[in-house]
Amino acid sequence: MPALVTSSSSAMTTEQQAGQSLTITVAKGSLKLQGVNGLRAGRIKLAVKGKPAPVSIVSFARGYTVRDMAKDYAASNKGDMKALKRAIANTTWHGGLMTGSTGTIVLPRAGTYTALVMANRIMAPTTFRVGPVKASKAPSVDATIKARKGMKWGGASHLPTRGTLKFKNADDQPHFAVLQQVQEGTTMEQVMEGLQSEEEPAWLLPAWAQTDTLSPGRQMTMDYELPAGQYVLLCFFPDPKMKGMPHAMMGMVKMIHVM
Ligand SMILES: [Cu+2]
Repeated sequence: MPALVTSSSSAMTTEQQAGQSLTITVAKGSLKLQGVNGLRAGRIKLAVKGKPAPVSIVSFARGYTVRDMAKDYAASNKGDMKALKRAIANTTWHGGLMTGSTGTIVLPRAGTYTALVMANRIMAPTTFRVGPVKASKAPSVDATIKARKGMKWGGASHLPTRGTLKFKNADDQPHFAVLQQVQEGTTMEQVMEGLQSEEEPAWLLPAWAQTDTLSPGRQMTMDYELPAGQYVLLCFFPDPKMKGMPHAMMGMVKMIHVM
């Protein structure tokens, strides 16, 4: 293959050939989606901008709507575990990012998807359609972390200070990945103790990065840059079998070193 000519007009073409992209801007009470016209399923570059929020890309089982999800989510926050089970059974999470992040998500097939913010309630649901799958290359990754069967973390325990992280969910429950910096030498016992405590743990440091939720079998990538040091990898997705207890409190915790 001859090298692509690098004039400004062909740079655009190179970008388009490199893959499809979707930019989501978080505004007050709404999400603005750029790039949905002509968007097709497959690997999509995602950038989230605007006000700070976690943006999720989801799809729903037939007959289940975003209104149902919002209702079930609100009920589950009040302890209704049937509602949480129903939301999990009818929602597929395809990943997503916090504002200020870039990465890739994979939309498996043509159809309707919804971008939304899961905070104390479901906010700004915005539906978009994608066409049939367009083949595109997965980005090269610097490290992979994996949610393994039984709410366990697998994959890398050392990450470079910057790069592209692949997150794969090989478990049968939805998970998201939080990388939280902790003081050097923090033990697993201290982390577990801190998670149970109401007070802010002494080992907590300010740096962190997080992906959005992935349903079983799904994967995504996140570009990140973090200061070197010790981190804990955590998931706070609630477990309906444990009265909504976050997975981290059930032991979904792993020490990671960024170096
Ligand atoms: Cu989890």
